[in-house]
Amino acid sequence: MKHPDAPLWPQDFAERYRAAGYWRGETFGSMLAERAATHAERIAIADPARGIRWTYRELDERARRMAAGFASYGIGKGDRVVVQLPNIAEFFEVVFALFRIGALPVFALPAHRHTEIRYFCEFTEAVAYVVSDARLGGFDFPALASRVRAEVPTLREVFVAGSDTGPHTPLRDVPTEPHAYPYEQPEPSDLAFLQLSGGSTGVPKLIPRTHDDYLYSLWGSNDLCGVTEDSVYLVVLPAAHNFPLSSPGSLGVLYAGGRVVLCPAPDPDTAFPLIASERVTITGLVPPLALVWTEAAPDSRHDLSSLDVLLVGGAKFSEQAARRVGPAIGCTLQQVFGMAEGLVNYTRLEDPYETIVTTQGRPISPDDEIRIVDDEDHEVEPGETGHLLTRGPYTIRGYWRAPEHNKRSFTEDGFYRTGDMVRMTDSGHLVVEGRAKDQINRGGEKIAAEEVENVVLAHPAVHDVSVVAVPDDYLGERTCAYVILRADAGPLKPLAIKKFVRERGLAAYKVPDRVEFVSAFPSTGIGKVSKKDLRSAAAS
Ligand code: OOB
Repeated sequence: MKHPDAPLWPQDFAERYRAAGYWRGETFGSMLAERAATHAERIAIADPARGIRWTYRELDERARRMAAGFASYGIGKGDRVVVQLPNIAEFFEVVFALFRIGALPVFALPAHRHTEIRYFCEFTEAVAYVVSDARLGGFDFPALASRVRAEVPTLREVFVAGSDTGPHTPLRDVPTEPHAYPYEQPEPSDLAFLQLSGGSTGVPKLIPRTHDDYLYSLWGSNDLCGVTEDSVYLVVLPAAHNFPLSSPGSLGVLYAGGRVVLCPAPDPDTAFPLIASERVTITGLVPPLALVWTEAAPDSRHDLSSLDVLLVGGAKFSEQAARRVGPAIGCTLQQVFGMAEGLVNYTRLEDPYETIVTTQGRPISPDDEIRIVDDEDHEVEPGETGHLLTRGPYTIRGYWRAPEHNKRSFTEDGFYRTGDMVRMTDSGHLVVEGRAKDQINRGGEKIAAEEVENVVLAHPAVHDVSVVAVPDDYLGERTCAYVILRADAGPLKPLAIKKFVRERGLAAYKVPDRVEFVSAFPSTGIGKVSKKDLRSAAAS
């Protein structure tokens, strides 16, 4: 399929995926309309912290009114809208409204700051930016929005959820009569949104997902995670991230007609009472949070017995930690190894216990093609570790507006180079053994070393820098920046580098945890910086 901004699936593949029934010809708009018809009075979205409960009928109606409202601002099909909202009900009202009018949400995370947001707005030529006020978001997003709006000419509108909207348009003033402003609705094969890549390069890449392909990943996940209309999903991780959004996540549960409950913070003190009061049946966590919950659960006075399934993924979950989940929380563990680019692997609920605690699962789809190759792209022997390449009905064929990068990240025949090192067990399950991409996985939060390096390099006293991962018991990995100062630079404290990165407006999780000053970097045989040697130096 041809698309001016992104390579989509070739015709023959698209036809195959449709014929196989993966792509059902639905859009998010038609899906929600159908659920509103069948499940009208059931609760779709609960935001208990703010006393909000919307039925399917209400959510659909709100999305229609918001859609017409956005249309009244001249926002329409194909326009990009950066959405940066915390876990609040309005997130769903906004994204379903954008889905309806075919405008593409760009899913920023609440942790992103000026550097990232300005880049998303500039690169996507966004026409609007949706944020929350400080009371909801814990940061002065309206002030950030003022700054970005002054810098990015395409950005015409800022909409703010909450009451302290500053000079911007209150989100609650946007909705209007559903038929007041006609708009063109998207086709199932159209792009639905742009998701962010964890990335390994200087700037984050944008991931174009279509209605057809993403909806398949939702119902495909539902089948494997036991999600039905009786499921109650707690959104603990940031709602816009691919894991809590689609694996099976809030959108999967809405697809099934279940209930989505929003959790404003991930700690047990906030989440456990919600599990008890809403009778939550399923949720998803990154490994460090799963550890915290596992420790807190046995002594908790809250009734967690409704919880059937706990998904853990985003980073490697150690076998020892995995073994503790069941006994401590009393639920079934389901490991998930996924990526915003597409491919998602799950251990099956009925898998043998040993498989659940020692593997990261197997693909959703019979048509997810997996290749495990060596450095020369030759397939490794069965059971050997190699680079994971994949292609399939919900894995992108290229990043958005990145033709040069796409040549490196995809093979000629369309396989995505995940950058993960894996091996396959006899049962077809994948075990993640490591990573070849220059990225740090800080408890599920991905950091492209190059992005941080570029910022540190801007410091006037810095001659060179190399950012690597250091093993960490709690987060799995933390970051360490090795810095070579300029010959003429005076003495500098590590804190000065951290402060500099923070003040440059990078998300806090990207600020190096550790800074080491060195006089030279170890080098590889051909004279490149040996990150491998730096990593082992940092670890010891
Ligand atoms: C999820 O998505 P992203 O896009 O933030 O990150 C993808 C990368 C993978 O390529 C891999 O390097 C790592 O995160 N990863 C894991 C993992 N799950 C993800 N590494 C080891 N073990 C795991 N279980 O992180 C994501 C998307 C959908 C569902 C779950 C996670």
